[in-house]
Amino acid sequence: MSDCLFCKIVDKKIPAKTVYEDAEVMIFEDVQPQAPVHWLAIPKVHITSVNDLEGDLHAALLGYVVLKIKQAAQRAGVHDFRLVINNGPLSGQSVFHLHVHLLSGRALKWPPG
Ligand code: DGP
Repeated sequence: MSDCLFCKIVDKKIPAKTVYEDAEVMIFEDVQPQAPVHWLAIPKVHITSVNDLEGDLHAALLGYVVLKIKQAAQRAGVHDFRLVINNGPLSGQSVFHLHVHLLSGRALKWPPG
């Protein structure tokens, strides 16, 4: 999508500090980190939110995104982390391209705000 921030990161029109990338997935550092380690993992294909997931291909893709997060975290020596997906404006979603936050490097409170 031409007006999507994260699609522009995928297309290298906006720079990002990339942690991992392959044909399906990109993982990069969040520009407004809420923890010492704060990454965003996205499917390269534009999916707006969890509400827009449908079918076996999306199910497999989201599982693949989580697997790649785990592998990247292990490579970085990050073992305890929280994964967050905000879905919709009231949840805190501000970029409408499905993304999984990885937060780590400090004790994280529960429940989140
Ligand atoms: P959310 O609020 O769940 O939609 O998370 C969006 C995140 O995206 C937020 O933590 C800040 C981050 N972000 C916004 N703009 C940029 C950007 O241009 N580059 C990077 N790397 N992250 C961004």
